Amino acid sequence: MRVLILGGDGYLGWPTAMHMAKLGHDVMVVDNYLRRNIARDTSSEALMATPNLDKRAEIFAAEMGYTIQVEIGDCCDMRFMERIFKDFQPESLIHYAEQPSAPYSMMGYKEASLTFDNNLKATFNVIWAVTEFAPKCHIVKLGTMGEYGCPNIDIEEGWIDIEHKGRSQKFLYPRQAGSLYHTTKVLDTDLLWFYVRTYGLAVTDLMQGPVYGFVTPETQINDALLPNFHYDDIFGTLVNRFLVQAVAGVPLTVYGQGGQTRGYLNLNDTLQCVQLAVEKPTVAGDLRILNQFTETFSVNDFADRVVSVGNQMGLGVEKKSIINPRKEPEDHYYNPAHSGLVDLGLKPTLLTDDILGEMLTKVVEYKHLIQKDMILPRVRWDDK
Ligand code: USQ
Repeated sequence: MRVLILGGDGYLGWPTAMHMAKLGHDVMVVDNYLRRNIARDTSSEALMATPNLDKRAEIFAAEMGYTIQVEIGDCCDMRFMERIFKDFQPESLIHYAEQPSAPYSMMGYKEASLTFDNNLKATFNVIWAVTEFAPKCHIVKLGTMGEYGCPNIDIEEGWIDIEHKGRSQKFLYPRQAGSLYHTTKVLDTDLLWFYVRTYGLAVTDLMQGPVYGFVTPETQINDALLPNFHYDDIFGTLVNRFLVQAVAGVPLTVYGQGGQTRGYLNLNDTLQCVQLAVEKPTVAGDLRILNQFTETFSVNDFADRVVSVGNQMGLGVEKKSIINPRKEPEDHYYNPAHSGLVDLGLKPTLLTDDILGEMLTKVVEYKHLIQKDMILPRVRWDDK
């Protein structure tokens, strides 16, 4: 299949490109290096240096013999999208091309505006590029579990049946996101749903939880093929941050009470999920929504695991509650459904102590590169 990966330089985009190429798909990656530029501007650089896309594709081809086509350009530029779509004629596209950081989107007007403009326009252009230049292309869109927020009822997989005054209908599950970034994903879903029911597009919207890890079968070949692994407060996510903090001897930064519960998954499971979505597409006129995570845990539960495994390794890990820079529930009900991807064939990789230990061991190799001043939160939700 010809698979177009938008946002191919990202933490998920690059491992996905290698995975799909190795499966025998014809892969093109597109990126404008927005995340690299923001990371540089906000002093949030990744732990391991990652060569640019052309260089990584060259190393991957030399090591494994698979070609990944690279195009550098902006998905918000429709003329660029037209050229890519006409040249490549994608049968499936994976849309990761968004500003992915919740804290960045809450820094101030400039950052909120960039997030809003970029994320909405990229999705809008994806919809129109498919409609005009590749109408049979299946869109696989990366959404987020954060679209749902933390409601006090069970979270369904995208849709809910509502009964009201004796009548009933299926609607999108109510969404109430906790950051402007997450809100752009809510708006993306609304845009997609409008064009699915109007133009009959085929769309899979993946509601993904925070992803962790950096080792996949392809990254093990050469460290230059590792994804960008962030541990700062802007691009780093909980699990990756705690791994680095444990190795750096910084107390684990539990925000507030630490009861915040999310659905997490291993990077290798993201690859499985995206592969399943691409290889088992939905039909024209359907918006298929799948909740993409394998297990839920709270910040505190996870911190305790890292303390235990880290201390067995002699790292001397402790956790510390600090003032929560975000506006979010710290002790809440959380019970999301997530059977859709398992039904499609997902074999979950749960976070065992062995996996935790392996990740900590790999981070230890890079301990000398950790900059401790990038760890504490710099962005507050109530600070405009
Ligand atoms: N947290 C801490 N300490 C930290 C970092 C985070 O207690 O040092 C807490 C946060 O307050 C939050 C939870 O851990 O309650 C998760 O935070 P996160 O930074 O791991 O995840 P988040 O900002 O929600 O965003 C990440 C990705 C985003 C993706 C999302 C999935 O950056 O692109 O969409 O995970 S989800 O969280 O399910 O919405």
